[in-house]
Amino acid sequence: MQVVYSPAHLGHDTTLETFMGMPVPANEVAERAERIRVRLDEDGGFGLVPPTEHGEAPITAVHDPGLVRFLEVAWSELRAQGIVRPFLSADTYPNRAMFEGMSEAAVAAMAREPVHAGGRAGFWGLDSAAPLVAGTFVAARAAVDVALTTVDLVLGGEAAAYGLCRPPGHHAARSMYGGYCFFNNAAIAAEAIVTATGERVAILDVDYHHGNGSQGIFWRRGDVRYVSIHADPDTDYPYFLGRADETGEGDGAGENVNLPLPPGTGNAAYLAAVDRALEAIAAVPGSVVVISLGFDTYGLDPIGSFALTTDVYHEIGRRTAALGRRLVILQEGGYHRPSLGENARAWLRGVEGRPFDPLPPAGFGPSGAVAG
Ligand code: Q9C
Ligand code: ZN
Repeated sequence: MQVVYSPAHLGHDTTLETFMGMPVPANEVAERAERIRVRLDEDGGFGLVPPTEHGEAPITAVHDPGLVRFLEVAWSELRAQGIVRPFLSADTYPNRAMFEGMSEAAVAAMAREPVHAGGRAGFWGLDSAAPLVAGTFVAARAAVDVALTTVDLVLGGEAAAYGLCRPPGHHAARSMYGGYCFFNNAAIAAEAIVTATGERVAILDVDYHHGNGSQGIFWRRGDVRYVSIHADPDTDYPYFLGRADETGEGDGAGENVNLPLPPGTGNAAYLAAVDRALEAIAAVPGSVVVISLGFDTYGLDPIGSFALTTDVYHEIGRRTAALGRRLVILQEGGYHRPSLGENARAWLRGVEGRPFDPLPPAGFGPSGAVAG
C-alpha cells in the first residue's frame, strides 16, 4: 500500500498543551507520525510517496476563508503584539450564553473578530488543547495535501491508500479549529471525492473522539454520510456533540450515525459497533469510503479509556476492506507513542488481507533511534 507522508509536520510541535488551565505534556507531537513512518518502513510492504500541492480551493470548499487567514497570520500577529509564549492558546472563548437574549442580527453585528491574539484564538478556536506554533499553518496545509494526494491515488485506481496526516483534522469545523486539529483533512477529502466522482461518499470515523467537525460540515448534506464510533460525550471530549440522537437535518436527515460507547469498552463490544457502522455504510451507494483512523482507542492510550489491542486493529481493517469499497485512510489521533507504528501496521495489513505477523517491540531493532 502507498503511504503519503510529508516532513512539513515536523514544524508543528510543542512540549506542552493546556488541560483545564494547567500546562501538561503535549499529546499530539511530531514523534507520533515519525513512529508510524518508521514502523511501516520496517514492514517492507509499504511505499512512501510525497504529497502534491493542491492549493487553497479544496480547503475553502469546506472551511471559512476567515479561518484559513487567521491560521496563516496567527503566529506572526502574536509576535507582533509582543506576547511572548511558547505557543498560542486562547484567552477567552465566546460562550453562547454571552449573547443570551440578543437577536441573531444583533449577535452577528457584535460578535466579530477582535484584534488581540488571545481573543482571536478564542473567536476561531474550540478549546485550549490545540497549541499553535510558528510551523502550524504550513504543517496543516501539508496535511491537507497528504489527504488529497491519498484521494488522487485511490481515484487513480488503488484499492486503498494511507495518508499519514499530521496534524489531525476531524475536530475542525467549517469556521473553527480545535482538539489538535486545524483543517479537516477527512472532510476536505470527502468533498473532493464527491466533486470528482459525483458519487455519494461515506466517512467512517474510528478515532476515540467524536469528529464534531466532520459531523457539522456534512450535517445538512445528503451526499456524504458520516458514521462514527467514539467515547460517550458525557465523559469525553468534545463533550457537546456526539450523541446517538444527532442524525442530521434537511437533506442530511438520517445521514449522520453516531455510535457512542462507554468507558472501558473492549474488543468485543467495539467490533460489534464496527459491524453496525459498516452496515450503515453498505446501506448507501458509493464506491469510496474515507476512514478517519485513530489509535486513541488503544488500551494504553494516555487520553482514552477504551481497551483495544493491536490484533483487533488488524481485524477492523479486514472487516472494513470486506465492504468491497475503495478506501482513503487518513490518520487522526492516537497518543501512546510506542504502539502507534505497530497498530497502524496491523490495521493496514488487515486492509490488504496480509496476516498480522507482529514485529518485535520498537527500539530493539534498526530503528533504535526512536526507542521507548
Ligand atoms: N487531558 C484527536 O484525537 N482534550 N483529538 C485532551 C487531555 C483534547 C483529541 C485532554 C483531545 C483532542 C484528534
Ligand atoms: Zn481522538
